Amino acid sequence: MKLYFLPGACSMGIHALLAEIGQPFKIEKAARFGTVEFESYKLVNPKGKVPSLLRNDGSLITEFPVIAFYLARMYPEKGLIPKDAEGEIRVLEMIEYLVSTVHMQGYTRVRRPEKFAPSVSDHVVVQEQGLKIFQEGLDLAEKQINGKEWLFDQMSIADFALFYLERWSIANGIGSLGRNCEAHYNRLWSKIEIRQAIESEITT
Ligand SMILES: N[C@@H](CCC(=O)N[C@@H](CS)C(=O)NCC(=O)O)C(=O)O
Repeated sequence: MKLYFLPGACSMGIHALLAEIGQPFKIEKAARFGTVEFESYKLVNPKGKVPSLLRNDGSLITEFPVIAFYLARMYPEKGLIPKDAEGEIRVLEMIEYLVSTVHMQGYTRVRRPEKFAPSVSDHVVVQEQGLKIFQEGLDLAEKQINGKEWLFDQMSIADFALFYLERWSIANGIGSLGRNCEAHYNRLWSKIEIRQAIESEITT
């Protein structure tokens, strides 16, 4: 398996998940939009986005929730998604919300307001809207953890989506984490395999 990533991007959630699973995998730095290398990366993933996961059979899968679900299914012994249908639905519901709403609608508005409004004069309003969506997501996660270690009764793929959002909040000073989310982030960050994987993104 090979993960295409960009340092500090949402792909770090899948990178951390692969590190937690502990099976062999490779990583390759993708290219950002606007660089010369970007056209080559689009031959790998025509959407030009990360994360992308090249599977052992040579096929590529994209979209964070789908890659996370695939990995949970591939390694059922890690228990990263509940076996019962209701439990599985709730984990997928959370991961979808974190990626599609909190990241794509919230965080992206704060960091890339020009994607939502061409006029610079609208950017502050767009960023305010984004911050509200982002913070609402962090607050919802805070309530859901509610003294537990994880979002659900045991660690699941949803925790790895929350992990990258928490890291963005800390690293970029966007929004604020409550005590539960802070402890949740530290719980994952204190795992040596995860920390090493994320830190290696800078030097790869
Ligand atoms: N819907 C995609 C979103 C992925 C996405 O937006 N990735 C960003 C990084 S966080 C990206 O590839 N940005 C590079 C670019 O836009 O050039 C998913 O769930 O994987």
